[in-house]
Amino acid sequence: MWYPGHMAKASRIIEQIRKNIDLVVELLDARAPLATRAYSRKPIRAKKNVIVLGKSDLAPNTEVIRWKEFFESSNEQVFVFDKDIPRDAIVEFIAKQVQKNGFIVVVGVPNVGKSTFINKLKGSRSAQVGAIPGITRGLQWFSVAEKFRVLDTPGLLLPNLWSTDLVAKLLLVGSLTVDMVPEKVLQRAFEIYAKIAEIDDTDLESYVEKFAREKGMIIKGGQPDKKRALVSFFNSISQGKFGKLTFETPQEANDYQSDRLSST
Ligand SMILES: Nc1nc2c(ncn2[C@@H]2O[C@H](COP(=O)(O)OP(=O)(O)OP(=O)(O)O)[C@@H](O)[C@H]2O)c(=O)[nH]1
Ligand SMILES: [Mg+2]
Repeated sequence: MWYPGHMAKASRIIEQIRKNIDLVVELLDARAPLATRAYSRKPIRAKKNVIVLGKSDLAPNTEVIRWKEFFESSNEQVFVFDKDIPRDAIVEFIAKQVQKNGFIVVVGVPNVGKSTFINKLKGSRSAQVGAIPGITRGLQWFSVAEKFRVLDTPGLLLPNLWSTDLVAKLLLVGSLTVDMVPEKVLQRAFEIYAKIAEIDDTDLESYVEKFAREKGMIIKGGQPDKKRALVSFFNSISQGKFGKLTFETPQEANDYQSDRLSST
């Protein structure tokens, strides 16, 4: 498994302070909210949970709105976030969900934008409140606009990788990287991308070769540097360099009703 050290630390922290947490902010990738939510919900069950659809600037707006409505239809509170959103809007949303000086933690899969989100909340004027009596020592909390307190350390959650499609989507949003997934996932991720981007080519190998040549990624002897091109290709997708994309739709929700996700 990946990041086992971080993961263990994050879950230990959450376990220790769970009783004190008033709100868990689940940060999902707006391009694949179900795939980036495919973790066990048990460790993060708190008094209240809210969903933040992050990296929304990388998805088409109409799709983001559909996702927001999808979650709201099952009575979840949803905030649409991107790193350039005004801080006040997000502070106000969170403040509405918790009592004054309530404790909040931010959780999510690798690379979904947890640190970016926490830094946004902290802003430049937030005061560090440090260790709080009654709560595990050594944890840093920040008071945000004197309204609520956010833990400086995000909770890292690992998705339950139960299907090729799920792993492929996590690759497409950059939560997993090329070197972490098997060949068949690379091919499947390419198919998902090719369909959305309306590319006729469905063979990853030949496409990446072309991509390498176009980008001048050539190794000795004039051969295309396929390894480098592959990494660059999937990074470009996940970082939005090929435009705004979404990798799943609410219609796919049924795919996630698996026993393996025995979490809610
Ligand atoms: N376009 C865009 N990029 C974002 C957004 N939020 C975060 N990023 C980028 O995504 C990458 C990961 O962001 P982080 O905030 O480090 O994510 P994280 O969840 O803390 O990552 P880990 O701690 O490694 O699990 C960085 O390159 C950010 O600049 C966003 O709203 N829009
Ligand atoms: Mg981080």
